[in-house]
Amino acid sequence: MKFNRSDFPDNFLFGTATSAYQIEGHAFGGAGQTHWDTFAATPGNVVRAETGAIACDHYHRWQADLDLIANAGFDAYRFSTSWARVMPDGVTPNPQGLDFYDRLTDGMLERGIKPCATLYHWELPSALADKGGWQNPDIAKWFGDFTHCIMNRIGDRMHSVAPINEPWCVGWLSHFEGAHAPGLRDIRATARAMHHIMVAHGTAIQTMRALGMTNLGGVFNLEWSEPATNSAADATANALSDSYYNRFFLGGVFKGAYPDNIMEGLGPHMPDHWQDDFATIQAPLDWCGINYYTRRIVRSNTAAWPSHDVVPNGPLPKTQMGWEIYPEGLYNFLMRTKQEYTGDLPLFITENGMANADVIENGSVDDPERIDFLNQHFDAVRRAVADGAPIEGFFVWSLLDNYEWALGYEKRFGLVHVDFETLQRTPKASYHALKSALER
Ligand code: IFM
Repeated sequence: MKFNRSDFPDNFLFGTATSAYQIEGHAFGGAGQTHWDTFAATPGNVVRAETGAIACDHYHRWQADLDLIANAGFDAYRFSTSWARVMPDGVTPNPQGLDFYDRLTDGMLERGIKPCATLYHWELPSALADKGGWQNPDIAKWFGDFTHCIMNRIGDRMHSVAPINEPWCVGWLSHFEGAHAPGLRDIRATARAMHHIMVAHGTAIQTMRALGMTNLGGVFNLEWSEPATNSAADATANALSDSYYNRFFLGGVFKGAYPDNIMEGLGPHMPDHWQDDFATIQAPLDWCGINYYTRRIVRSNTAAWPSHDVVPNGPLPKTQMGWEIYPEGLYNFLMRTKQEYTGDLPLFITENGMANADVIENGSVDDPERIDFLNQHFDAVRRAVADGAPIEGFFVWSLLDNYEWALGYEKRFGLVHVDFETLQRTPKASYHALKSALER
């Protein structure tokens, strides 16, 4: 790598991240059915109808996986707790699930790894999906109960916790674009889900505060938006894209308001009395996490709200996902988030990384593309630190190749290669490069 620890502030946290459904193996340990299982079982939704039933079998291999994290020299591990494992029907605790996260937590601490939990990374129990899932206003209470159940067991040992990974994906991508479970394309469902996610986020924060927990944050996925041309129409379209992707959730949590331009479309479909919920949504946070991968280019298309198209195939080099590599967007977001939303609140890059078509050759995996990608993004972070952004850590997505949702197992984001036939782990060149960079 082109950096080492001393290029970052003292106590900067270097970590790596995964999520429950993407690695654990939901066929094991009494986990309940999730809306991802049924979404995947519906033809056309997921490549080869693949699910997280086995995934990386982390449920059985967690000790070796934690060894990989410790051996690379990471300070922290951002993992998630599956609602459907902890409460298979969404409400009744599963002792095996609680025991699993208890063991995992102690395993991290024994290895000197700081446990950084995310409560929800998308595996909604089917029983709750049956009741309308994120569209149902009761979900904030259900989520509060889940939060209490899992954090009452492991919260005493968490370094940090965030409630919901990537509210945009849970809300817009899943209810407006239909690309993720539950696969809806419905504006009323979208408006309700986006707001209820925010209320559930705040309810979880309040629940954890009541348990005496500290170091609580929010994790937002942001995609830098640029207009296709200098026209006024593209500028308007771009502002709307920026609002529903980036500003809606940051605005709710840090300003107690949603952007006006997005409410022109969502407003008529919002739940009753939504304006009264901001006291909960704005429950104070200790840090803000940004997941950043790419940018989008937007052009006006007034045929239907939200009046734009995302231009396919931008001119920059791309990852295996087809996403343009644009580290400047990360720099821009870090500065803008500080200036417009969070002030002196610590910022973390809670996800960044790339998918690459990695192959094993003679027992090793050469991935110079990922090393280059990470160098560019760590450099953007260093520049933002130099320009005054209070950034305190960076979590590389992901430790392992894993289940990339609707794209199945094809897209490889891992620092460690996983053979999905044998489940054998092979650290890639990027893993070894980070290990050298993180040496003390
Ligand atoms: O794999 C996902 C993860 O679940 C959420 N953030 C983006 C990653 C890459 O698409």
